Amino acid sequence: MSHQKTMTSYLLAFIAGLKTAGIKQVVISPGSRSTPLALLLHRDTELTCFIDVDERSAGFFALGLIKASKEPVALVCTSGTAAANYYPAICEADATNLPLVVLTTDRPPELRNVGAPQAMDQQQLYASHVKRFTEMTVPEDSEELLRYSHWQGLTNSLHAQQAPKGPVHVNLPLREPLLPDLTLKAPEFLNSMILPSQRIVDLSELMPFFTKKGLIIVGEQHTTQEAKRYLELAALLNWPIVGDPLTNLATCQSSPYYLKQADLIFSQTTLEPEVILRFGRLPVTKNVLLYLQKLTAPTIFVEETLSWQDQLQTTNYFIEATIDELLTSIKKRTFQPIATQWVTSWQVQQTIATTTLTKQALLTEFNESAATVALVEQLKNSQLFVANSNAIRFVDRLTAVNANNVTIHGNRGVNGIDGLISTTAGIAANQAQPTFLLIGDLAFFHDMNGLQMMKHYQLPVTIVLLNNNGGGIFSFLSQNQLQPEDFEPLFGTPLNMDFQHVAKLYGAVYHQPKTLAAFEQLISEAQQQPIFQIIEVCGTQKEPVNLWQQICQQYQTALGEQDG
Ligand SMILES: Cc1ncc(C[n+]2csc(CCOP(=O)(O)OP(=O)(O)O)c2C)c(N)n1
Repeated sequence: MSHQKTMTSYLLAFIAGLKTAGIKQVVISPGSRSTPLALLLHRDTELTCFIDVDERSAGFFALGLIKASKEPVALVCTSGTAAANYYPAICEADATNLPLVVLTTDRPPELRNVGAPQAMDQQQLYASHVKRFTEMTVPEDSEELLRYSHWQGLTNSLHAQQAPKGPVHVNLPLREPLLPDLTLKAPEFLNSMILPSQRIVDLSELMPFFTKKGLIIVGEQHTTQEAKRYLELAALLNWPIVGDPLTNLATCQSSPYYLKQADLIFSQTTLEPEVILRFGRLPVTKNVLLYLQKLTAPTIFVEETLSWQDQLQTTNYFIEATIDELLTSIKKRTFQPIATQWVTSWQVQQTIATTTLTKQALLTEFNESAATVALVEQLKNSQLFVANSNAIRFVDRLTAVNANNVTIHGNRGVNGIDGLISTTAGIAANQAQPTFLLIGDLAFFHDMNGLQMMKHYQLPVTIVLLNNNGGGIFSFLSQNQLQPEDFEPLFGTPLNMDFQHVAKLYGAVYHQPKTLAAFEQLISEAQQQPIFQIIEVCGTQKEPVNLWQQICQQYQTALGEQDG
């Protein structure tokens, strides 16, 4: 696609996002860098544009529009001091909670700090006086980038309107030539996107979706009580439901609707929903992400506040509600859920996946994967913290449902391997339940200082240390194709550490079991009589990869036999 077309589509997607979020009026201050944005806004028959050559005045004029209309308003200007002239009006909007969407245009990165004309640092220009600053990418030709652009226009404008209301700043770097293609229209696939609804859910428009073949995807951490509400929703709709260990869907109760072995199932399934109902960020389960990326079915996203997190940027309908509010609203309505056949087809795959795992011989030997399965199986009235990165994935992929009053925790906000021992210590200090931590050796090493908290406060935490001498996760990723001389120092990163000494240093009891039975015995004792201890499970970085490949292969074969 030509530069002109790419830039135009990208900006049209952005404008479509602004409009969906309720922008109807724009104040434009003319300039060169802002040319394509200004022209496209000016030509848009659904928008009212005002032109004001003085940016300082334009800013205050926009405040007047907001005050009178009670609606958000966008400002557009060129690069340089033009943007600085908005400052007083932005300060006023900030202090008086007015939803102002400030769109400054800018030189692309290669023209910054090289003496190019009318270029200055526009990053975080309005500092703490805006609720959010977003630096856009330079326009690119791809569907992902169009979705991104649309998403930024939409979510920034919504953010300005969310309580407490206030100004937001979006900086758009644009390359020359700057004239847009005025014959183009907003990309087709964006037209049906997003219908932000009001807080009290009016489901009348969306109700027909709830009678179709649906799939529920839940992410983020939930208590077992909350998790039960999601399972209740699945039962009400007769839909399968997916969620990773942190959602606690697998530990709150058993449910025929829950697909515990989602990573296996979604690696192969050909079943396709007619609608997707999503809550929270995506689960850790890689194959769920890959599967969703390929689907075209409409997505309804439900979130308590307007700032929802859709990594796929495919939300079509948005419901601002808690799970309880949604359940109550649906229950009030009479509707015919989809026939059981839909969920049964998924249950067949879940059964095949479970059987594949139970038949896997390597899970009866002693290794990191088998220890993970045995640990989760034995938990009762306990809490488990699962570390990044393999630990949470092993629990997600390999373990079965355990509804014996178990709560699973993790730090998946930014997926760090830091502070995980300290977080577990905090959990143990506040909840008098046997506490377990499943962690790799690098993450363990990263936060050994946290062991002092366990020692000092005599916290009876059992740490199951999966020691594969370095970063095992990288053997699952594309880095595993590197030559050993690159892989080993950069990703394998062996520590060659004798953890027995670490246990001694922090006064923890230390075990290094040699058999699965011995490991199980230790876990069983820890359940009965919790103590501060480290149970080291010695493994290799390749073993979990081989095992997972075997399981995937066997699952595929078993599916084939079922079909045949
Ligand atoms: C603070 C921080 N540094 C680096 C990373 C990148 N990283 C992710 S997983 C990982 C390796 C973790 O190794 P280990 O804790 O031994 O677990 P394993 O992968 O073997 O399961 C690294 C370095 C990160 N997520 N967080």
